[in-house]
Amino acid sequence: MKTESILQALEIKHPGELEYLQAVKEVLHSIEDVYNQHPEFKKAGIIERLVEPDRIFTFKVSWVDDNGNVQVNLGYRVQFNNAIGPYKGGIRFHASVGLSSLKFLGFEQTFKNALTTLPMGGGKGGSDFSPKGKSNAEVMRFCQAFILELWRHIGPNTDVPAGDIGVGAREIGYMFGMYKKLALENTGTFTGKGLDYGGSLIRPEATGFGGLYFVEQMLKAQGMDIKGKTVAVSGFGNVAWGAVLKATEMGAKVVTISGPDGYVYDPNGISGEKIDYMLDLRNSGEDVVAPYATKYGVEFFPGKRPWQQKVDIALPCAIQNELNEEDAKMLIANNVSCVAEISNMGCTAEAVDLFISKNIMFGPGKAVNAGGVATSGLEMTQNAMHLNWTAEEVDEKLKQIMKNIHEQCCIYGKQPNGYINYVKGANIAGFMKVARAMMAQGVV
Ligand code: 2IT
Repeated sequence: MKTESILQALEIKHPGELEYLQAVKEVLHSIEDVYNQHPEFKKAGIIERLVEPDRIFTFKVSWVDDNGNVQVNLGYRVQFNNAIGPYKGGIRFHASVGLSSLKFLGFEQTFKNALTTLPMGGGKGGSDFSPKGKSNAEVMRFCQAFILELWRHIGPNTDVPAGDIGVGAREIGYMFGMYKKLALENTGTFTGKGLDYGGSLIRPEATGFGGLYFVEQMLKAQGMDIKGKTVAVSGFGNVAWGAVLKATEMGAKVVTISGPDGYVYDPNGISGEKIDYMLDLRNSGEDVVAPYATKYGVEFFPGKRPWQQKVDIALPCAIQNELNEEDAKMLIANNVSCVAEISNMGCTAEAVDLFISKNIMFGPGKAVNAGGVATSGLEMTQNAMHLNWTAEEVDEKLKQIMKNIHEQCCIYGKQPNGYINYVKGANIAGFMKVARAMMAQGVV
């Protein structure tokens, strides 16, 4: 019961940081038994130290827009935990970014990175800057102003940022360019770089691909196959794109993608050039999916989420808490077999509890979407070696890593009735690795 009191203390200390408290609560609930079996963890204050980030940088980002007006945004980097390696995690540019979301993301990243088997600690950063409707020059000026502050806190062996929502290859390029100018070194420091200057093949696809490799393992564990299954995907950005590509390649039929404006339902499946068109949609910078419906003559559901469609597999690929209890009820009523979060904490706690209580296959983001950061780890390795691997080499390593994460989840998550509780499995496996590393390094 010790974890309950830790949670209560956190609620008092950080009132209103709802996403952060939600993420912590889920992990503490999962690890309760294991924690109580290890009195040495309690003595070393492992949980108390693990739930607070090592440090947080908050800074002002001033820049000038195309009309000559001064704009001011807030920038952040949360260095959460570096017990097993340098801080590692993405940068998010989205209007919703604040301390609660970045602390939840940094906390999740710490366990996710532990699961990848690679030596990476957890971190996350970002800004409330919204790229929507901004010109290329504005995005560049913003990225440069952001790095003018952040550069002194990051480095190849201290903290290695990458992309996330609103941050793709273009933004990484602009940030990396400014970073190099200030730091006078060229050792990587960012992942998700372009192929011409140290990026890794497969990194753009990796989160989606890894997600589908994980789903394949989940289905296999139940003697099922993804071939012929219908899939609902939310989002239409980099993660959704990789997921649609791999699901289609595996013989599944993806029938939805979505944006802040609503979702499209394509009963014939999103395949071939329609998948390429997702990239055009994203590059338009408008943050809408409705044009897909117009272009391909399919139905568009304004303001709605794709979870109301009858599908075998649901893959949230957009943002946290994008699938709630109501959505979960609809999916269950429609006989969904498997739900896997490719977004971070895509489902609300109530939705997750419902799936698990009904013994529905449910994969949590920190396991399912770990392929993205794992491939970032592979990019770091290639940078350190001053070598590039082929797409096949990277993809093979990614597959192996996802298989390994699945195995870890099964070891810690298999219930007496045979149901695999992936939430519990992923949380315990990630926690044990970080906790052991913290124990070995003393109270710091
Ligand atoms: O949420 C995530 O794992 C990411 N945005 C990727 C982080 C990374 O360092 O590649």
